[in-house]
Amino acid sequence: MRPVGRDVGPRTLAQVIAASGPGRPAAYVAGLPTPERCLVMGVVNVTPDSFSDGGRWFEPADAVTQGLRLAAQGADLVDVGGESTRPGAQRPPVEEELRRVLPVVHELVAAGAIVSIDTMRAEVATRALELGAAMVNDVSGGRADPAMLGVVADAGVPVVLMHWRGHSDHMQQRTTYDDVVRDVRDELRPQLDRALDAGVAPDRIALDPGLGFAKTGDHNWTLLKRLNEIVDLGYPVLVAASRKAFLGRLLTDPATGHDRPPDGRDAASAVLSMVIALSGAWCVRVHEVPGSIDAVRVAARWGAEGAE
Ligand code: PMM
Repeated sequence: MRPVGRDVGPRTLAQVIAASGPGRPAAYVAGLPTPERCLVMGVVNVTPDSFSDGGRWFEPADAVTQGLRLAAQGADLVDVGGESTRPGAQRPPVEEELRRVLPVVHELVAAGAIVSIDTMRAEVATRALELGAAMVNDVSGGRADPAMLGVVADAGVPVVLMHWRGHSDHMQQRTTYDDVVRDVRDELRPQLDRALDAGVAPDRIALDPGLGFAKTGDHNWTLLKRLNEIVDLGYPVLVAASRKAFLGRLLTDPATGHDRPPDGRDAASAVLSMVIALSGAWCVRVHEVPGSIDAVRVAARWGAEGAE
């Protein structure tokens, strides 16, 4: 397996600014790889009920195989999660979440992958970090568990703070916005302040507009079109559009009227990875890695000198 990200060393802020441009991240996260392109995070959902992969990686051995495949395909980070956050989902008990993710984190770290733990629970984050996870991806942005931001600060690891209005069983009742981009920005700021107050270093924070979380399809499209306004907050931005329902709706089968199923949404997801990278995002979170790696490489070339 390719040693993920080991070929690129950390860069100074001046180098980052000098190298930034369309298709290149507007900001980087300290302690993680800094290639001159948008990063690609591969997803491993160790769940029986995630919408995107329908429980394919629920057995730990299958999840490990999938994580290794994504890393070998060039994923800069592998995101391991044990709680489905699809609209309406019920939360598993913490013991069950631990049982799902810990063996997978352990094996992937041992194989040299850079692992992110996708959890809203401080205890799960703590145990995954002890096993060598390099980052915490908290879709609640530190709001679901009051202990989370302290855990991240103490460990000195990077964290993704996603825009969040409540757990999945009721979030789709909270989709009212005046201006979705402005409101998401305004609601991310206090989440950010709480992280900084808890002692998380500013260069270890990434923000995420949270596509599909208390958002309609139209909200997702607006956030994507105006992603530069989220990037303008000055923090690295991660976007997870891959396989989400708004793509299934867009790609409705004209003959049957049925939404395209999740495993038929990868080409559209990769196209969006290019658009997201061109908006200056730091990272795309995707289920199918090779298409998005190509997309972000095209985006980086698009923004490079000599491409005018
Ligand atoms: N979406 C899902 C899970 N984890 N993490 C971040 N940071 N942002 C997201 O939008 C996000 C996430 C849900 O979808 P999945 O089935 O693709 O995991």
